[in-house]
Amino acid sequence: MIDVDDVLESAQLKNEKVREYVRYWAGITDPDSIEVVSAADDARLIRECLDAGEIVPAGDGLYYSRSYYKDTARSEERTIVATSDPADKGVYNNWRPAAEMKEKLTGLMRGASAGKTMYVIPYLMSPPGSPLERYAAGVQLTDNRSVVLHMIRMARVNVEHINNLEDQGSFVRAVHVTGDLENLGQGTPEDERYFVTVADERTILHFGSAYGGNALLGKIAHGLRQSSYDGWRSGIFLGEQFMLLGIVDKQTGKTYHICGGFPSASGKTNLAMMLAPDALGDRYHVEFYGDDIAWLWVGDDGRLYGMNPEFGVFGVAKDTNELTNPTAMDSIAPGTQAIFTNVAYNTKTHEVWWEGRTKNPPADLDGWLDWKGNAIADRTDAEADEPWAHPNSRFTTTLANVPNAAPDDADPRGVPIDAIIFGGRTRDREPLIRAITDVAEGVYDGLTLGAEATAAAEGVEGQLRYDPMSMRPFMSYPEGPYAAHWLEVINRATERPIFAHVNWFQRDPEDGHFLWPGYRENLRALLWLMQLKNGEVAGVESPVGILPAKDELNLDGLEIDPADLDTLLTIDTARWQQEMGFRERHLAQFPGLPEEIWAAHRRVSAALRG
Ligand code: OXD
Ligand code: MN
Repeated sequence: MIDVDDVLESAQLKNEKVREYVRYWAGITDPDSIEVVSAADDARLIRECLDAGEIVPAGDGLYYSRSYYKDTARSEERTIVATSDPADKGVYNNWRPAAEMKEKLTGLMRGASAGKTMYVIPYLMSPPGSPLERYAAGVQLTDNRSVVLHMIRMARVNVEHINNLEDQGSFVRAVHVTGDLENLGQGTPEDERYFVTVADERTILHFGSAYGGNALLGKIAHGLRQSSYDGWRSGIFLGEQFMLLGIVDKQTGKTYHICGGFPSASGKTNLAMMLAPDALGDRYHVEFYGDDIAWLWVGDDGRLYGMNPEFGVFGVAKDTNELTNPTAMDSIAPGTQAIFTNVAYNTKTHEVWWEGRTKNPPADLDGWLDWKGNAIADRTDAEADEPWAHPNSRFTTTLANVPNAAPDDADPRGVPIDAIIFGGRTRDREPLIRAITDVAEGVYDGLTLGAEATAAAEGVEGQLRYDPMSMRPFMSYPEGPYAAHWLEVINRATERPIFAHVNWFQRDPEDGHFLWPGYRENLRALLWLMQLKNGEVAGVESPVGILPAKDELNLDGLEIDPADLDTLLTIDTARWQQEMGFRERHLAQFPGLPEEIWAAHRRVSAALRG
């Protein structure tokens, strides 16, 4: 029998409510030992993981881990938001009654950590001293050591974050039990995995995975689902799957901050980490704040503020290279203590590789294993074209490793937000950028955000998979109140951000080439937006927002086909009219959508009819 109090006492864990919580769950999951961890334990835990073969070296100060082959991504069907109020059921939150889920998860977790260590991870999802700190404290319990290493990179981990809480009980209770991964029936009718956020009890219960998105509970479960619920219930803030960047104009000395949502595979991480194009680099410097989550609130001065609650980046490896994202490549260089997951690994040279890392895979196959651990050299002809890395393979590194990290990224006051942008992967219709000055129209634009359907089964030609505010997988309360809360928070600001919709992915309908070069060049669209906000340019009105006039976009040093530029800066009215029909059906799913949102929809529809 473990003496839990003894362990917690010697780890200086003083918060009695946390102790009660650890005692309670240790009684259920029944681990062999308990250990309280802090970031200072990282080097020791790395050594232990290396000794146990849970990670392997991937170069100097770099590590590689492989997850079970059926456990490589978030599972949306198994993810549930539970509360005690059926009125919390929305379209996307997979709502279930709290009592039912707690009983179910308690049953699954009972005795499930036998023979293992339970790690107690006290963490903070904000810089210390943030006005939102009271929503940021949490304690994750996990029976997986590699999860601890990831949590140390992704969140601020230290017992001091929970010892001195004003309200001792105000921490998120985040319980993670890995389960017997080889016998969980993943993807079958007998699937035993459950990833539940009991939002009105600020309790997260995840069973049946060791993969990041399901197992690092500070990130998505707390940082997004719980925080967006807390933001709504408190009336104070928004928790969104947004990147956050800064643009420093060295000539004027002004800094602008832009945040925004992009459905997955729409280039959010690349945008957040971008550098200025060479031709504009003398004047502008882009600073990185965060690539995945922003919490937004209105400060005492009436401005909207934002901060990244995370401490690291859990980035998709695929297609990350020196051209698409050089700062990400620097952030995983030797010595950064980064961890790679499910990429290809060379057992002899300890190198890692993923699709898009270089144009072609390494020519010498000696020592290379694919993400499942199978030798590439032994592949049959039929297997030859299979990817070496899992498409959702990842790198995990701290913000401090990103070379253009903003110097004030841990400022507890956050940064004032000048613009909120939305963007998806859209092959036609969406221009390079359209600015929206009306708040309701901006929120309406976020609610109708989507990306082209990818899976053939889901795909209806020309129709988006809608992903409101890029929060579809993380929505924790109904969409009607969500929209109302957005309007309330943004309208509370006396100095409001401008909204915009961007699209880097428009293609030529004939030969399919991308009309816009993307990556660093995307800064040009954002600079125009800031000029518009400052009244330095006027743009051209369109039914769906203000577009840059051709001579307003700074194209110094960029060669672009004039015909492509024309298409990028015009509206295809017929396609837009078709889109309005899809939007109407999308929005009609959401009961209680504020009248302002419908009014915005009608205004845009009427403008398109001319
Ligand atoms: C995600 C992530 O799944 O950020 O969106 O990991
Ligand atoms: Mn994400």
